[in-house]
Amino acid sequence: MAGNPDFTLFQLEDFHHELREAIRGLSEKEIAPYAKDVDGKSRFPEEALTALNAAGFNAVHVPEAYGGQGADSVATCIVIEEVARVCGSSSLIPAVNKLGTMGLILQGSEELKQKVLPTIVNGGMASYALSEREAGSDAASMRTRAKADGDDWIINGSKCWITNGGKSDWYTVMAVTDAEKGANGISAFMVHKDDEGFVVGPLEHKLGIKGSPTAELYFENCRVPGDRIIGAPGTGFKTALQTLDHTRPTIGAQAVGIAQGALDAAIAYTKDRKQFGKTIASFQNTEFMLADMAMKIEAARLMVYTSAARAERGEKNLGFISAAAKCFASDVAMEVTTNAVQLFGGAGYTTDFPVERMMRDAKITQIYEGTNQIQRVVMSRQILR
Ligand code: COS
Repeated sequence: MAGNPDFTLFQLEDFHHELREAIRGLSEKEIAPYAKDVDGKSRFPEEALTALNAAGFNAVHVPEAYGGQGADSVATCIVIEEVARVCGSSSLIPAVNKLGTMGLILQGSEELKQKVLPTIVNGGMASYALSEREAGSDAASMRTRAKADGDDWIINGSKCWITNGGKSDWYTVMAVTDAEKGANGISAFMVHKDDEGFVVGPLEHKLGIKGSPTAELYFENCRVPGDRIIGAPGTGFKTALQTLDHTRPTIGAQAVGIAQGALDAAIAYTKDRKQFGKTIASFQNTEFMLADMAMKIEAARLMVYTSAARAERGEKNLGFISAAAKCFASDVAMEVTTNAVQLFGGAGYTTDFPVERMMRDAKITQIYEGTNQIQRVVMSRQILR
């Protein structure tokens, strides 16, 4: 078994490293300075949107055929990770643009892709509308209905916890088209913010990711043209789950980025802060905590890139690895950010430093795109099958 001189396993391509450098530079210069204000005022990070749009980092996943950059899934994760390292809220711009268009990319008609995707590349935004007040983890129990009316569809119902709701132009909306068929009676539609009967409801007041609006959506006899359905009627729930297989790695990437941001802040602070006559970084307790934090982030990052690479290769049965990557990385982010606050002591509990924001932002990564309990359902179903 001769060694392969071109051995590249576990090694990113040069362009991935160049991409990281570019997005890190942009994030530090044009996003980080506003992160505290965005969080403190619960305001949308307009500066981040402008900077990401100008540099073409807002929706890198869109294929070149639709005017996008066609970045691979690992590259998309790197963009999200680097933005999240400085601002969790802002990282939801590229992340949710992928979530809101992935069903369309995977299963939509060519005409619908041509209609929607270039608008996202050009700075429009997209969201994903699956959850309802009474249908969260049990997504298939949704009540929103879509009925055919001539060539159109009429949607009635409501969706909630919709990330970037109200900011997005397009929404991938799952609705029941045949109540007799359970999960196989659900269809997916692209709804535009200007569609008749589409209403954005109130925003949630949240623990973290305060810069990203989370809205309720109402569909009041919302009329959408017939060609806005994604795939065939009844395939919408599968499209929704298939989408999550491709996007859970992006939440893992967001979690890795938040954790890395907290670790970087903790390293800088503990090397500077002196107690008992020496820097707190020189106490073995701190060294071991920092080593554990870095070790777990590295493991999470590898898992996230592996899951993204497997999605990129179009492997089947992505359920286990994408759920595992999201679950593991988000648990790591929660632990690392909590320990970062601990290392800062009293200062870490104040808004003078970013680690308390990162700890609050990390929490949602254990909840959205499926709670980590649901990730374990997905994983165990695959390993026990
Ligand atoms: N890709 C494509 N199809 C899939 C799939 C996947 N990853 N996983 C399951 N399916 C198919 C199943 O094979 C089944 O089809 P058939 O009836 O033709 O066999 C159908 O989809 C329904 O699947 P299942 O019976 O497993 O659905 P459940 O209602 O039991 O729900 C879970 C499955 C719990 C995994 C799902 O509801 C879920 O992921 N919930 C969390 C939702 C979530 O992440 N919400 C956050 C929203 S984004 S913030």
